[in-house]
Amino acid sequence: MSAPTVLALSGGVGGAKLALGLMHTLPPENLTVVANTGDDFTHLGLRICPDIDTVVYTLSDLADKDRGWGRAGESWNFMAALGRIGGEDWFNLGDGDMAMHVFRTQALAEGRTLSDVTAEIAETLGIGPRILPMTDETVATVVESANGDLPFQHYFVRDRCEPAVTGFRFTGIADAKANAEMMTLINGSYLDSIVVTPSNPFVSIDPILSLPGVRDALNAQTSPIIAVSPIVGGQAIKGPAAKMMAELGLPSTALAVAEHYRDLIDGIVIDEVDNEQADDIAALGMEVRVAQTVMRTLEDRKDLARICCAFGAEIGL
Ligand code: FO1
Repeated sequence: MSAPTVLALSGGVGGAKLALGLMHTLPPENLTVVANTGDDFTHLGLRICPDIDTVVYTLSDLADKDRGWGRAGESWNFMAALGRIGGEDWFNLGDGDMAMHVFRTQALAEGRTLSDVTAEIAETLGIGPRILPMTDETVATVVESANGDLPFQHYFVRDRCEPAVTGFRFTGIADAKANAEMMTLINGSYLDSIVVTPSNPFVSIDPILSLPGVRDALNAQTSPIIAVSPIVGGQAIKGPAAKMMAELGLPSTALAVAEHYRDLIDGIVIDEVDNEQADDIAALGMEVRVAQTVMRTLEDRKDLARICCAFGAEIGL
């Protein structure tokens, strides 16, 4: 049987881990990874694209696996020098990482698109699968909180996810054009499955789904859409998803994630520790696969990727 063709929707760490498993499972031409750009912002005059960079660094084995962002083996001379002259030093930019931000900022200033410069960087770093920004236009996630509206990085980094969230907005989303290559894949009959990776549903996946035409296109096409729950045993593996759910009045459960995506997905992979929720999730009208979804090793990433591909194939029959 030929390998399936998969479109993966990804945010930061969790999404990139599964994307790596998929990269090791599929021929490069069979995998396209769409990265959220709602986290992006202009800082110190540089255009910073964290979720694109987490996917790029992870698939090129440059990522710092413990930190979850930026490069491994990083030095911080730029930040030290910036701090000494009184620059904004709440957002840490490693010396190697700075090369990425300067290179991208220069390319964008020369009029190149984010898709184009991302493709060039991925090719230069020897990454086989396509990595697509969800849009080339500027979309910015705003976190609505008890402390007022916060630009995403102020919420996530400067304020360490402490403010209680009340909602989210994606400024610019109404005028943003969904990535054309992504829409061609969704609207064509090229895909065997679409994987919603275990990223934060609210600030990593919803920006992609909120782009004009994306939800309608996903619901109109026939290949199975499967999600992997980012919530395991009531907790997010990394990041504020569970805290956000509690603040939004939602239970931080795999069932609540399935309900969040219920109008979109055909199936969901939940972790073994959440096995008792499988029946309630199936009652929503979707398929459920119970597996180990916590990815500690490369083998875990590959195993989960294989489970997602098999799950998609079964649903697609
Ligand atoms: N996250 C932090 O918690 N602290 C940081 O200082 C930080 C710097 C940073 C620099 C470049 C980059 O690509 C990501 C960075 N992140 C940092 C992560 C960033 O906030 C992302 O938006 C999160 O990974 C959420 O997706």
